[in-house]
Amino acid sequence: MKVAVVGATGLVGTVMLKVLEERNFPLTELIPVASEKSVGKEITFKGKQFPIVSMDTAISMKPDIALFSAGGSTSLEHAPRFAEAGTTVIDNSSAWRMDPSKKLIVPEVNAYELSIDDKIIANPNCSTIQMVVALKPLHDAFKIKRVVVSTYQSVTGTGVKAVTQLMDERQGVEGEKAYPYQIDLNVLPHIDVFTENGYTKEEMKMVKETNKIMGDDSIRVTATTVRIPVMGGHSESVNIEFDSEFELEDVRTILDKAPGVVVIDDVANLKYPMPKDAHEKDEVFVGRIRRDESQPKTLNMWIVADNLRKGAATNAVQIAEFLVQKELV
Ligand code: 11C
Repeated sequence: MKVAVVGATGLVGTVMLKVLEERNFPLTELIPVASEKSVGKEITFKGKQFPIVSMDTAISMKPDIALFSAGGSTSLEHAPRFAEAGTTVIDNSSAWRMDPSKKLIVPEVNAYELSIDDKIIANPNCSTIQMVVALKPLHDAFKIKRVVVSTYQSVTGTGVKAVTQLMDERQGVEGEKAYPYQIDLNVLPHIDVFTENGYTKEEMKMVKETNKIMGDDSIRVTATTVRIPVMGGHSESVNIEFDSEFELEDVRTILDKAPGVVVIDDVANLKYPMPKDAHEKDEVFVGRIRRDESQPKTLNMWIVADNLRKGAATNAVQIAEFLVQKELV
């Protein structure tokens, strides 16, 4: 497989390279692509040096797969050009996610939707991915009616500038700001821009993307997304109302067996998922599993994952792995 990584020097692009390397992706040629100012520089992959090339050069090299993490406008402009050259694009931006002609894929949930004709495949938003990995097996068992989610999101979701802001503030250094307010020792109930209905774009992504990935518009979702001064991953408090009655033991067993899920739920020994432990891991961690005692057929749980891994790079690489395994590329 000839694989291009578009946005290879960015936060997610760097993790994509790491994940491709770690998972020993069957790659015969790596084509790192970045902005003009990086062209000609080299990146190291599996101990070898690869020159960073421009978008046009990469397209002319006709990669089998292009993993894109270079922002929505770059993707809108260039993903179709790769697709026309016969490349299958897996795009981490929000550009194509809600396009009805494009699939929005979390392999554990809906990889079966993919066909050889899908030339631009959308990778969902990080906070949505980790939630649906845990929701899908429960939906299959008890049918979800409604989800109320509040997130606690890492600054890495915003990018390098936000990580620098947090570190600068921590050291008392004046620097560039990614957020309208201080993030260290603070919490911002605001991720991405506000939309007309008073929710943020991030909140609306969680609603719409969940319905699309789960293939079920009857699931009602409401979200409050919050930025916290944390690095290792996103956390989510999720309240789920089911159609059917459930036993807590069955919920635990189902989640234990669910692909991509690790249950850490032993409060007697103070064991629960935390972003510092999820950091650099590919799984989705679930804990604090308990009945909502205020309402029948309703569950509370806590979901944590590394937003740059399962929330972005790992999910994209897993889509690529599925395409290779099923000979869809
Ligand atoms: C954040 N979820 O944590 C965002 C980052 O649509 O892929 C990813 C944005 C996206 O700020």
